Amino acid sequence: MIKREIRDLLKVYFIMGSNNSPGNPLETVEDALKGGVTLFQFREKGKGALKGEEKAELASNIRSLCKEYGVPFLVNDDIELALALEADGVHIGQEDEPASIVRGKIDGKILGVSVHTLEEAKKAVAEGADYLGIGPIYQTSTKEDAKGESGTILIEQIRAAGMDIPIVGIGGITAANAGAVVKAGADGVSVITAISMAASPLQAAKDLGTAVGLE
Ligand code: TZP
Ligand code: MG
Repeated sequence: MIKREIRDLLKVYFIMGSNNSPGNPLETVEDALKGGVTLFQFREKGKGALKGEEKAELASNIRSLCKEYGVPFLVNDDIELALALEADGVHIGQEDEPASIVRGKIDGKILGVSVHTLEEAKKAVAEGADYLGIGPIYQTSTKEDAKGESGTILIEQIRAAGMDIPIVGIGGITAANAGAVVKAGADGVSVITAISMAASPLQAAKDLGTAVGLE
């Protein structure tokens, strides 16, 4: 996948697991897909997260939905599940297997890596990341072990260092602040609650699209 395509995919990047949705997770995801999300990540984590068969079944159903809507499907952390479902890629953090190892396991699939410093960003790029996830940009209560909000400083530092790797911001992002994240140098925004907890995930996805300049 060429870099240009990944930049476009990052514009409205929806991340969700069963515990992020107040209703039926499949309905929430389908509504968001109808609203125009450009990329999806299955992230089954935290309190009450599904495990084993139940997790795999939900992932598989969401994978099918994403296919139906032509939206690439990524899996958080779980490389085995990603391979089993023929996912389009995986997203990993600094606590997971090193990016260089994961790169070798997933060949040409999309590899996203969360980074918190310029050094981590350089290392992730050297190890084969296709895009970087940066955050929490704003305050979030969705990720239990999230670091404090950092604003857009790291995005600006990475761009100032001349790195053109695709970047997506994460953490507390809504249609109201998404524009600032893109202005700082990100290619798009990734959100959980702004879509998953919205009265209308469809409308929330549309509004985020507008905020990041999608047609
Ligand atoms: N990584 C950093 S912040 C975060 C993750 C997974 C949670 C983002 O969730 P929300 O609800 O969009 O703030
Ligand atoms: Mg992780």
